[in-house]
Amino acid sequence: MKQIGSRIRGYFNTRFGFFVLAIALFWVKTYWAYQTKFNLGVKGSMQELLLAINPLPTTLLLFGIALYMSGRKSYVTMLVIDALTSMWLFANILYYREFSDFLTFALIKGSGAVSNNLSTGVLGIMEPSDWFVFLDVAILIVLLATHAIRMTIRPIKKRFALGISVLALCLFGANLSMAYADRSGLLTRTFDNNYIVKYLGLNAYTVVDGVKTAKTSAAKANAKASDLDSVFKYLKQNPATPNVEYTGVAKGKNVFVIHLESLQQFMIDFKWQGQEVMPNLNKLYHANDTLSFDNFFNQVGQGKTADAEMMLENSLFGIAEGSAMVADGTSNTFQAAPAILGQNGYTSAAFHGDVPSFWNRDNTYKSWGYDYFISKSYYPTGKNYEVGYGLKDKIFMKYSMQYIEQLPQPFYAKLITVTNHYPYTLDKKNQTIDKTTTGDKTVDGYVQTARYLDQSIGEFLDWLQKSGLDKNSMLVLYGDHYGISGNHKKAIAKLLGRETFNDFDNAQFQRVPFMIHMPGLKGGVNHTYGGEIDALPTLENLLGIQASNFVQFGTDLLSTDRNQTVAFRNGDFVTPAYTKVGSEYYDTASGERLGQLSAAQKQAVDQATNRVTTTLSLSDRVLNSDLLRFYTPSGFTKVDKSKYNYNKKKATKQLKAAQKSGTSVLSQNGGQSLLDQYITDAPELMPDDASSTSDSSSSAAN
Ligand code: GP9
Ligand code: MN
Repeated sequence: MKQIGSRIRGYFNTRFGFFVLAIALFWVKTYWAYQTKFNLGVKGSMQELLLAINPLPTTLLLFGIALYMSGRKSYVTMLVIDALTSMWLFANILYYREFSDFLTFALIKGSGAVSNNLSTGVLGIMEPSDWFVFLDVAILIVLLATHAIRMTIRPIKKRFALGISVLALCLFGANLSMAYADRSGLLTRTFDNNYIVKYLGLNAYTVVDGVKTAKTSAAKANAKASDLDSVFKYLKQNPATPNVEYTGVAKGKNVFVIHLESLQQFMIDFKWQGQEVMPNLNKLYHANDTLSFDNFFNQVGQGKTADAEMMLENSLFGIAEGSAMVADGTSNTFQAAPAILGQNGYTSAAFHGDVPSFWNRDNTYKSWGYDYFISKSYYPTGKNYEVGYGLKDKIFMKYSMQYIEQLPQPFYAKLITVTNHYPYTLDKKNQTIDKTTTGDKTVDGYVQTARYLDQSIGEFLDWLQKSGLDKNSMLVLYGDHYGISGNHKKAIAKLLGRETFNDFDNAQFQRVPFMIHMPGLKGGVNHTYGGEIDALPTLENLLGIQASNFVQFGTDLLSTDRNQTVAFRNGDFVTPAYTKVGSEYYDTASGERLGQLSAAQKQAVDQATNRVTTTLSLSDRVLNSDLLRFYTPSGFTKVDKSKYNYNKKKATKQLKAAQKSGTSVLSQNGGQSLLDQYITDAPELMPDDASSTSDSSSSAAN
């Protein structure tokens, strides 16, 4: 026994032995922190495995630096690296506790939001066990100080040190490819910091974030105010007169923006087995006081939902790669809808039944001036309450109203639904229509989740009536992007009862619903060609807000002199006359491919191409160079991000205090909640359901 003990000690007395011990301790500690200090949403054995192994490659690489040094220096370097990475872990634990997200360089460098929000409560949020992250460093120091382990001064061969670094890189490569097998687009689409930590580890996340920040800040550092000149010139040369008939008709009304996840226009009036799939939305679509648009296109790129949000609330395109909310949301200056309306007397709130870090909403919404961001922790939890990307829509809509009724009026509220999201899975109890029978698994569940989404909207509309909110609110509903991608052409053709479905058809298939509903609004189905970039200018005109001095790339959809070229993020376009897909042109009305273009046709498509590339590149310049920091429109006050805090406790307190204004639905109802009048048939909320149902839902999000 003694012999074994001294053998082990002998091993640790070598430098490599000490290196192995330091790594093992750091590895165990990191894994402990992952499990107890963060909420990374690990699902399935692959993700479990990746979480367990991901600390190893970067720790080997970092600690391995010390092996290139000799003697005491090597030990000290190892300890310093260990201490620094532990401090970084410690800082993230504290930040995470408050914000459910990881620290970014943009945050540390920029906004002051971290220090402002954290310094007020660091001591309050610290837990004694947080200090365990320094335990391994302490153990190593004690072992060395008491000579339980002796330092070996003998140098290690450089070749050996190099071998360790190469091994670390190979392991990282393996880790990365396993991560991509589980979640493609992890680093390019950059959904969520939690994902990067879950798949690649905290240190790799830090490097990824650092590279991203370095890339974006270089463009920003070189930018100057005069870079905006070409933007203003373009906007001036391409005006559209807002429709005066509609100017200010919704002034002072509450605004509900309902984000209909993955909902496409073809679902409007769509029937399956003789039934309307979406009776509630169809009714709304055809109502006399609804302005509906049947040539409204999604214009998103890789950022999908995030791009839609960027366009809807800023009239700026998403960037060419990744998501602007992630790349620029924390650091850039914006003049977004919540801030614009906030400065016109509105209270603003965004609602989303998932973690706040997804698409960097937690930071971006501060830059956009959202007073409240109601996310996952604000909602009740229960068996089968979630599917895929978060809380099921019926439960989400109902419990959002608990906060809606507390908002001082007028308010601007954006509700982001999630259930109708790829891969369109829904448990039996919530299915009220059969799957379609194209034979394509990813397509056939779409009608079921779309039906579910529609019902959740129906329940919400009923409650609006009961609460009286329907009378003084304007409802804006939009589908954010396609639900069925062009990779499913055969299934789509079957669904639409057609023989074929080609690239031209797919471009036309990018139409999404856009409806504006308000009692007394002069409605009807409008055929203008437009897209998500045009939503904000349209709403501004209805709300009586002068938009001409804002930097916005869309135009009022109701304007009679607007250019109807709809730009897609990849440079393709649709106009009422022509459609461009890649290098091919089509006649939009007939779908006929145009081989040899006539001179007039060539001129028209060249003009449209030019317009599309100019508008995209100017919008990119605004975001990539953070140009809005150089320009504050007259009458607009720059948003102070540090003023916002989405901590649930603080928000609850703030809402309570806001009741004094007496303008919320709750206070107008004598402080009596109207939530019990919200009728939903969500089976999860039925008293007898608690113990039953096994949810067949699979997780798409994680
Ligand atoms: C995530 C949800 C989905 O929070 O909004 O994003 P998507 O995958 O549609 O871009
Ligand atoms: Mn989406």
